[in-house]
Amino acid sequence: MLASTLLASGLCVALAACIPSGVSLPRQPGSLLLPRVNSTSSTNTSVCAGNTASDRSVWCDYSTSTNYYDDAPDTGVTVEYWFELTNTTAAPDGISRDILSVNGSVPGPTIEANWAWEGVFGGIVIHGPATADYDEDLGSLFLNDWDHQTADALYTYAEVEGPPTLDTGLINGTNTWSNGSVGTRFATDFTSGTSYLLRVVNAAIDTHFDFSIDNHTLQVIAMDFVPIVPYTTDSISIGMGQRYDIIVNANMSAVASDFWMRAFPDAFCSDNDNSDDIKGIIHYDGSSSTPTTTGYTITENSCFGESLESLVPFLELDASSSAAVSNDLASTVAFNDDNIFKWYIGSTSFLVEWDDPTALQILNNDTSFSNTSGVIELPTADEWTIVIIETTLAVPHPIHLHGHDFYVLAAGYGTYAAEAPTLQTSNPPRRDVAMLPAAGYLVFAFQADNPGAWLAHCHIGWHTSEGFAIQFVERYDEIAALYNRTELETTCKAWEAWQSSAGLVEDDSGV
Ligand SMILES: [Cu+2]
Repeated sequence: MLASTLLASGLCVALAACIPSGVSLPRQPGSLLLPRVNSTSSTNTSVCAGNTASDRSVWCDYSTSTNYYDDAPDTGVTVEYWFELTNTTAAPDGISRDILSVNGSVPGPTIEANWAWEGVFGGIVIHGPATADYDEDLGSLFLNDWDHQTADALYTYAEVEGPPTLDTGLINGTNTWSNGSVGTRFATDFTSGTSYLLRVVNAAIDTHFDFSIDNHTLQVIAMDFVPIVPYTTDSISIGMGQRYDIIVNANMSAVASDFWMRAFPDAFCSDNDNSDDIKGIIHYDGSSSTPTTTGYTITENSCFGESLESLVPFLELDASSSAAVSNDLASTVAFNDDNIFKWYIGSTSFLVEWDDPTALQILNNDTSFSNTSGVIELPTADEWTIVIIETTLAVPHPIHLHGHDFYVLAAGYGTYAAEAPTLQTSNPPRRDVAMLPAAGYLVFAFQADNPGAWLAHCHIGWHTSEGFAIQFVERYDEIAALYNRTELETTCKAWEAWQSSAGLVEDDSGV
């Protein structure tokens, strides 16, 4: 059994009443890991004057109209969370297998903070203003695919055969299996007349979900970390790594007292043996019956995601119509000499050099980045970069960029050159994960306003592990000063020592 402890700390650039320093989260007892519905930490979610059920747009002296890129509240409070990662066994759907737990639970404990934070696997809830009112915040709602073998075991298959068909899926870390004979469904209680905020996260390894609640309308108010002009829909099409904040009104008591919540794998890009049974339950007003409701007919079958027209940032910001740097990167897949799948973006199949990572190279004034490090340099402050990623293969990709909310200027089918799309620079969708459609193109832009070495990559399992990643080294000259050299060197040495003692071989991209 492996156990290690991680400390996540950061400056909580937030308003009064951040989480007190030195909070240690309780470890859940027993071997059965429980799904987490709401946070158990001590944060008060309504710390700011004005942020009430009838006035969610206000957050102390700030609001949804605040330009939070320029004007971030700062209390100078530092928050620390300690995490113990443990290899153990658990049975989220009633079938036992190896898992990695965080403080004894899966998903890990929710980190809560107030404007603004970024981070690790497990829930991170950022309290702040919202573009529509709701009564209660139910916290994170995780959608996962699930297999009775581990991701590492499946990788052996994926790297030679392609993505495996997965067994099933989980909602907030739990589900039943084998027609309900084992396991437990996620369930939550609604009170009639109350409105609820759900923070939906697609944390799957290889599944694009259509999420819905029978008979209910979803009001979408944020994508990733960006508040949007609210719109309503019966279901949301959510790619891996994407997040949507939705408000659900408990106004269906006349229809039934129990409703199914469904996470349906989009069959166009997601192979699953239990697609129709990845479900949770909404109970109304104390009922505990099994729902008999019928799901919406989902017409989306392309893994395209929500339409770009629906996703209008509330804080209106424009992208530059011209960029100093433009990259047109083809993505493709090929067998290497060992008949193992490798993904390429541009000419690169990414391969981390664990003993000489990019950040350490930069601190050592080394500029000789290898081809497999996929570095694109952006040296000039505040210049705009436009990135075009295209593919001729009928495989969609969720593209994630670290360090930025990027501006989605266009996405569609066909080649960029042939389609010559009009780029939307006037308040385009702004987020950090966008879908590259199957046999299509994605165009996004960002401004070099955040020095660092920032990875852009596809979903980890298995495209990124097979090389689908590049990195932007943004404002090289300013990066070293932002690092704690001692901490970086110590961490790299500790990793090397552990890698060597554990006999760990880098058999994928190393990400
Ligand atoms: Cu991909």
